[in-house]
Amino acid sequence: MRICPLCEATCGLTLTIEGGRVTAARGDRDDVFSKGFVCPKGAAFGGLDADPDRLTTPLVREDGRLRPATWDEAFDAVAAGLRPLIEAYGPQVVGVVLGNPNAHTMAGALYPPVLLQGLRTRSLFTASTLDQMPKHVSSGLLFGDPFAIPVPDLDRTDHLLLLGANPLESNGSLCTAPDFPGRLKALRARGGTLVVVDPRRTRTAALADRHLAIRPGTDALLLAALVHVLLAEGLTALGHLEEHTEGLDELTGALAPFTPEVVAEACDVPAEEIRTLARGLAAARTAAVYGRIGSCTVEHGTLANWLVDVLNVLTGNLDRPGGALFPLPAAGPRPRTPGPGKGFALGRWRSRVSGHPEAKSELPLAALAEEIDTPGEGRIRAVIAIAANPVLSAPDGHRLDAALAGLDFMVSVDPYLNETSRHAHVVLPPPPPSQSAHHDFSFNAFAIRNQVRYTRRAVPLAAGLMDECEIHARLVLAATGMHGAPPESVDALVVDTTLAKAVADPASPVHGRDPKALADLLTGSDGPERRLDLMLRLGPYGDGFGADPEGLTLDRLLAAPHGIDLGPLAARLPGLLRTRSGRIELLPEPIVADLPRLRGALAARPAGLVLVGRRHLRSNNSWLHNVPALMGGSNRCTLHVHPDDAARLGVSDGARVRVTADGGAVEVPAEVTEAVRPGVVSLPHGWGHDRPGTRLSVAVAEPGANVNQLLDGRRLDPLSGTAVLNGFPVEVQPLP
Ligand SMILES: Nc1nc2c(c(=O)[nH]1)N[C@H]1C(S)=C(S)[C@@H](COP(=O)(O)OP(=O)(O)OC[C@H]3O[C@@H](n4cnc5c(=O)[nH]c(N)nc54)[C@H](O)[C@@H]3O)O[C@H]1N2
Ligand SMILES: Nc1nc2c(c(=O)[nH]1)N[C@H]1C(S)=C(S)[C@@H](COP(=O)(O)OP(=O)(O)OC[C@H]3O[C@@H](n4cnc5c(=O)[nH]c(N)nc54)[C@H](O)[C@@H]3O)O[C@H]1N2
Ligand code: SF4
Ligand SMILES: [Mo]
Repeated sequence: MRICPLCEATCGLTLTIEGGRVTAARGDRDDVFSKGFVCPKGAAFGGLDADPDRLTTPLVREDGRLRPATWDEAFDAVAAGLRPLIEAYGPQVVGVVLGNPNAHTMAGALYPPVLLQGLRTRSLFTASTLDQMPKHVSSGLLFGDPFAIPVPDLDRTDHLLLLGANPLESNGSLCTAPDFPGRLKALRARGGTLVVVDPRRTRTAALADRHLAIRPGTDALLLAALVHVLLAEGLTALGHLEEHTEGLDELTGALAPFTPEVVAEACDVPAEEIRTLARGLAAARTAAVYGRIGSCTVEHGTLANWLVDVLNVLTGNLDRPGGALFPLPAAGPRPRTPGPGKGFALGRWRSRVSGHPEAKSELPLAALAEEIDTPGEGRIRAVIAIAANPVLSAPDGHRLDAALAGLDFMVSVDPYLNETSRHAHVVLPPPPPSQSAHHDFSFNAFAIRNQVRYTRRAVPLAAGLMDECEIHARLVLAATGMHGAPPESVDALVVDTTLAKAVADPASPVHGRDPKALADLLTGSDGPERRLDLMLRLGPYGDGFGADPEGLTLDRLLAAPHGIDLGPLAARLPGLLRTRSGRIELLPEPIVADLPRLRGALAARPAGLVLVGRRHLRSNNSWLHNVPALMGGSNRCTLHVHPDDAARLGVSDGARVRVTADGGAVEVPAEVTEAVRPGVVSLPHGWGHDRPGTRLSVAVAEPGANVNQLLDGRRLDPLSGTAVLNGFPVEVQPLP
């Protein structure tokens, strides 16, 4: 048994293991959450797990070249590379770059926070600023907690308005739901309504009752007009939310300019269609509005994400079954008593070169290159990259590539020698997933059903490999001046600090108890398991170290190999709110300040083509192009062009074209298709495997082109620092 780490759906897999190798993977029918669902990626688990290009030893740079090394040599080199720089220039010169798979590993949840605390660097860059940061910011502002992200109640809702998401290919995001496609079909089958807003006719759009092929980057305008209609036509019904909400009158004034008639042209959605949409939303017995990548990585990402939840509030659907609910994960904190919180602040510090405000203690990943290659005090001289491939995933890979090559020191925790890790002085490879234990610390917080699952490693750790948790723990020690201390000491430190806080907290079930005695009660075979036990026992379903003898512990979870169902999502307001007012703050100040920019967008309508991305079911960002079973077919790096545009440009199907934008140009084959609306072209990301010095023998054979080379890193959603990866202007020319 192993939970699949390849997307946010977290399906349980049953693995067939022969001679220490995974020879087959199928859906675990007894999994309490996924109930047997599996997609082609999960089914290809064995091929990924046994990829011969995976690194099996650490690599250390010597005389300019990477050579295999022992673990001791590798961590010695990390300490020797980082410490002198920190001591000479301070911790800010160490940039920490955290990539997407950290959300899919236990190590990625448990150790980066300790690393950051120990290092005390503010130079933190993560995939969030290429992704969901607008949602964190809008939740921070509305609810006072950037992690309070409501998820659509897929299985019970009567009406789903889905913007800029394509779960039939992505399997869902910030909405963890195994078999998302099946759940959408079930919604339709029970008479519910699905509306999809997407400039492409995606497989998800094809399933919908109504598909609006919006002009890219204008969702915030559309959403503002939907809110406008609800307010103007008296269609709001806050219901149970009324007493917990403030700012409704001010909101009405602020959104007055955004009538359907005014936004229609900018969005390419007729005003009457917008009114119908708003009325449908208001009339539904229950409804949920949900936006994803196409609503985040755009010019007005934070405004769009804010408006998504404003709609959920105004229709009374937030925090009620069938609407948008807040999960209560087993390894998370217990619900707090209602009352005012600390609120959420933005811009507590700024980036050195461009002065970008921090958001959630992060700086824009799009600004990493300039923070390295711009001279001056505080320049980033060293990078710790964990599960990240920003040379392909962030804007302007060429510039970042050159910047990384000029670093004094870089360490990558990565199983592959790829476009980014090839610049490292030390590469620390984690074992394949079959050899790693798994619990979804991140995704359970976005799951459409409360449940908890833990799977131990399915295959013994191969000789010479090191568990990723131990790699992270040793990295923490090497980077923070404690090189050589036992890795368990990192976990022990976290356990001690957590328990010290808990026993001092009057609301904790362990208030007043002896922390040492509590630590002795923890079970688990290693540090990470003890930490999981701790979190479960202090968590909302936990045994509170005996306070609730029936409660959850690691031992109870281990006795349930297919997981434990904790029931459907339930209401969590007002206890969840951490705003200063203790209420939902509908119109926060930073939003007010950004609204004039949205008004400006009404007039800005570029004449030419704009580009959007797309994801393919058998791919995953930049790192699954090396698995033969997943390659080929329609999983290709082609530019989708609508037949009308193709005819105008003189581009024929299969012909090579040159795409040019702010940051550069790429050459790719065109695919003429009605899957994309006129005026819009689409190119997937994660390609461009043609750089030297990698070890990706399958991927280099069909490298594709890096769409992010079209960007120079300057287009950002200003409130969240999120890169604009969708809806930017491009030119397309046929190549002879
Ligand atoms: N144009 C455009 N660009 C995009 C996007 C887009 O839609 N359009 N999407 C953006 C989004 S949403 C995201 S999340 C980012 C993702 O961008 P990144 O965060 O850079 O993630 P990946 O490209 O998935 O690369 C993941 C890295 O982790 C390594 N890895 C895989 N498994 C493990 C593991 O178990 N442990 C460790 N330590 N490493 C592992 C892989 O080898 C790879 O080097 O890309 C963004 N970039
Ligand atoms: N197979 C597969 N699954 C994945 C991934 C993968 O790479 N491959 N990546 C994972 C990651 S890291 C993430 S974050 C999730 C993302 O999960 P999703 O957001 O569901 O995935 P995308 O395919 O990026 O869907 C974004 C959609 O937005 C549309 N779009 C672009 N611009 C706009 C716009 O301005 N307005 C509107 N309304 N729509 C727009 C695009 O056409 C696209 O269909 O997927 C995860 N799952
Ligand atoms: S849907 Fe996601 S989690 Fe489920 S099998 Fe496919 S890749 Fe794995
Ligand atoms: Mo992502």
